[in-house]
Amino acid sequence: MNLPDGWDAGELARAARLGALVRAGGDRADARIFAARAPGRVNLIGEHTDYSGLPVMPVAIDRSTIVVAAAITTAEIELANADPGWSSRRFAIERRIPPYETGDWANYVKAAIQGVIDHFARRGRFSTPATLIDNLQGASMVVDGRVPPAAGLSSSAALTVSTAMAFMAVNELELDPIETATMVARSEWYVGTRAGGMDQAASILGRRDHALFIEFDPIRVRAVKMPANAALVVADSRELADKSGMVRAEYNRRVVECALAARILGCALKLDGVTILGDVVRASPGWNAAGLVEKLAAAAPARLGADLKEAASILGVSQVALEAELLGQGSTRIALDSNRPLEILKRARHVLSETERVIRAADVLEAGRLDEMGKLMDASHQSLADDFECSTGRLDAIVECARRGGAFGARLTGAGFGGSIVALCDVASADAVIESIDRGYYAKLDTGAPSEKSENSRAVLHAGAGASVIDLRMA
Ligand code: NG1
Repeated sequence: MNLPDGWDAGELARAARLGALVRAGGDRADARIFAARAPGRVNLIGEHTDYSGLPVMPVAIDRSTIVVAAAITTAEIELANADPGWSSRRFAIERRIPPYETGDWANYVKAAIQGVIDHFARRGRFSTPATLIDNLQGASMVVDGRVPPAAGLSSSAALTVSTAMAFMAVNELELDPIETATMVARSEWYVGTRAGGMDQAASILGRRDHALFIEFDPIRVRAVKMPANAALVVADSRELADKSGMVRAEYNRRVVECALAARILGCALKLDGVTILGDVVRASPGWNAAGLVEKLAAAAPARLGADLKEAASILGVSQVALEAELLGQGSTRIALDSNRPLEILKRARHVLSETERVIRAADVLEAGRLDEMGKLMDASHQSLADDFECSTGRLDAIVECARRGGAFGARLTGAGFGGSIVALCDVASADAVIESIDRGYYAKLDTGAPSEKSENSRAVLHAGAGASVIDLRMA
């Protein structure tokens, strides 16, 4: 049988081991068993632009999560993890699945299942949401995640994507890759992060040896061939970017700041219906970042109170209505620290200038101009550090080591506030870049010679295939 790209002998062996665990869980010898494999991603450029509906350029990586699933007779998800550190869970399939406590790993699984239910309740072949729920098969699922968590490599998207695809396979629900990416794009809202759709799109649309220029609303992708002499070194700062606490609050705050900047710009430019910066860009042919930032600076102060009072008066709307629209409702409502002002101008300057860089990066990379691509990545890091304020001393230090080791350019990747950096270098200089990071960063962290720990913290990663699902009996 021809297997989708990404299923090499190692991945198949992992799936087979998980399949044995699923079979051992009950009378399932004859059941069809599906294995869904979804990779993590590293973002080359286009950081904190996705939730403004503006482009990104990630690659799917050759580290994945595999979920193996078989139908069971009860309307439940029986969930186990190959790593005993993550305990088993069981929950009912219902129209609104209540989340576990904040921080529970299984909330990502619930998020994915909820996403499938929401999607097919709206658009599926079932006459009502209740019929859908009645017709959904429960599943026994075993998860094996090999994307390092909290390292900015999207272990969470690898889990939500693989779960959604395994659950759909068990239930014979089909979607094409773009529809799947659109469906899971919002899955992290369930756990309280107002993320954009980059991670899930990269995981699903990934292509071996290619970077992905992804646009949103609607999702579109252009695969950009990685030049043969390009290598990507990814190094973990080992500062945990744990999305369930402070980092989530900082992330969501940025989402609000960008949305506010968009609305103020929309008002200043007399555009209707603007909610994100992407709306402004799309309605302004021939736009440039400097011009839009100037307009914003003329329309409002650089920072505004977190109570949204001044913002509401600039926009000519009620404070209550603005709060409801920007912060949301219910358990996932964003709580803003009211003692800090919202940074409007700086955030918009980053997002708009980053958009210019991403657009250039796609052409520059395609033309194989790695030196220029490196400069764009350096400029991206500077902008993330100065204007978006999501770098850390440790990320800056590791980026500096990569550059000193001969990288064309380096930057933090993912949300920041910890996590990993990505460095673009020539294949021939990847070892020197790694050595420079080992000596200049990990040796200091680990107080000694390069240790096993540092060896596990950095690697040359390759652009790999996107997510897919196979029937294990046929593999
Ligand atoms: P990480 O934290 O690296 O998975 C987050 C968001 C992305 C995007 C980047 C910043 C989640 C799940 N993902 O990525 O959508 O906004 O930050 O570019 O929060």
